[in-house]
Amino acid sequence: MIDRIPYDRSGLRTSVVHLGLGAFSRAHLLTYLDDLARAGACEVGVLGASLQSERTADALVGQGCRYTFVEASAAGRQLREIGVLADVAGPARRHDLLRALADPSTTLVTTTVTEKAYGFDPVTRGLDPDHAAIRHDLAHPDSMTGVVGTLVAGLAARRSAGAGPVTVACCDNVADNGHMLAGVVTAVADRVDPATSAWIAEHVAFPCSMVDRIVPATTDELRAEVAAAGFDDAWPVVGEPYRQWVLEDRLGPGLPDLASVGVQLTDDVASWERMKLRVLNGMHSACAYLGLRRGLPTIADVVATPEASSFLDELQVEILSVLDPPLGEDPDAYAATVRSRFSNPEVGHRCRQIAMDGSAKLPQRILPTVAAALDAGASVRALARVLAWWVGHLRRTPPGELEDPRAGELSALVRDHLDGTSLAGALMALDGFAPARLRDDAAWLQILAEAVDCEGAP
Ligand code: CS2
Repeated sequence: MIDRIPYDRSGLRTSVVHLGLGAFSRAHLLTYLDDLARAGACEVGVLGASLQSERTADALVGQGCRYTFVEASAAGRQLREIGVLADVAGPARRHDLLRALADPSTTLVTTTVTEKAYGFDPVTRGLDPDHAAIRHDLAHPDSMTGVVGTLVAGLAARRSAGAGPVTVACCDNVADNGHMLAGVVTAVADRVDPATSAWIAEHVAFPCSMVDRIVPATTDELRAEVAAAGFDDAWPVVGEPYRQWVLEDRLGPGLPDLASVGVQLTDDVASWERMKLRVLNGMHSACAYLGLRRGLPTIADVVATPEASSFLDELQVEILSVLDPPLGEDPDAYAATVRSRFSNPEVGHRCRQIAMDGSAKLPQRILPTVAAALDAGASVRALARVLAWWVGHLRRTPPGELEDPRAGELSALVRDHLDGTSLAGALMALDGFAPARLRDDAAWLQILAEAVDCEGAP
């Protein structure tokens, strides 16, 4: 049984433009907006954009942009049709995307394009001018195609159209994501179009946000499940029941009433982001690299093992010992919920998927805790083991098959540094990876070297 769209889609008006229409946004952001539409709101239509491939646009436009969200828990699977997606623009429809960004009825722009797409340096937090998309966009200001360049071009068009203020919310797993996005957008605008940069400073709100829902990639089994329920859906999505969206209460005008469907508006997103990135995402990456080492396919398989369970106990203590949680939140209870979410057998989140892009994820998830723990004189042994399992993954994966924006560099690094001491030093010295604090802390380098020698074998 599918819970069909109960509202009249022709009455929806588009006020949201979303960049990066992957599985996560379809199971997270769009379900909040769909709740609003089900409650009678009209201005919650979404133009989704895929910046890199036509695949999602082809699949969704071909089925009227309706799709199924499968909410999966041990108690069962509930299928719900989502109707707020009005249109999907792939790279070939860049002009439609820019037109939507410049449209006064667009009040909210959201992004989920993954950590690696923004072109910021996680150590300095400034623009990385060597990032491929940034380099391309700076060299071709009239045809910018990366996420940052597209935002700059869209905001320039908005300025020319006199379309007024807008909110641009980064929804990726990056600490202080609103400031990061404001920083890179402004840096690119400064170089290609200073007048737009000044306009952005006055008219664009870049709130920080923390988003959370465990959403694996769509598989053919999921398509078959949804087809069996009566909808030949090329692009369904599955996720856990849990979801959370904490949004900084620093928004432009005209937004849908997100608070009425459970979005938490607050002044203090930073502590939520920190807790989620360090506890959930940190433990997720840990389980993924441990799972790949033990040949286990999914996170639920990993957390069912006694080894993972006792490792996570240890890691949890290290993470929580230096965590400054949101006011009134119990970090132990939060971690317990996270771990029970990981054990959901119905989600099928593959270790391989989470293991991708380690060079962009670990600086958000693991290294800040290491730096804080070293400052506090607390233990970092379990944290070092996560990095060692990542090294094992880098060593096992044949060059050319590693899914990471710095794949070539990382494959060469593990090839050239065989012993733990040399590898630990080289890893911490990688540009734009670890905080400077970790580069020359002899005690830390020693702990990491030992972990790599014990646990980092291919
Ligand atoms: C995961 C996240 O793929 C990954 O690296 O850790 O996508 C995780 O599932 C989400 O952040 C949960 O909100």
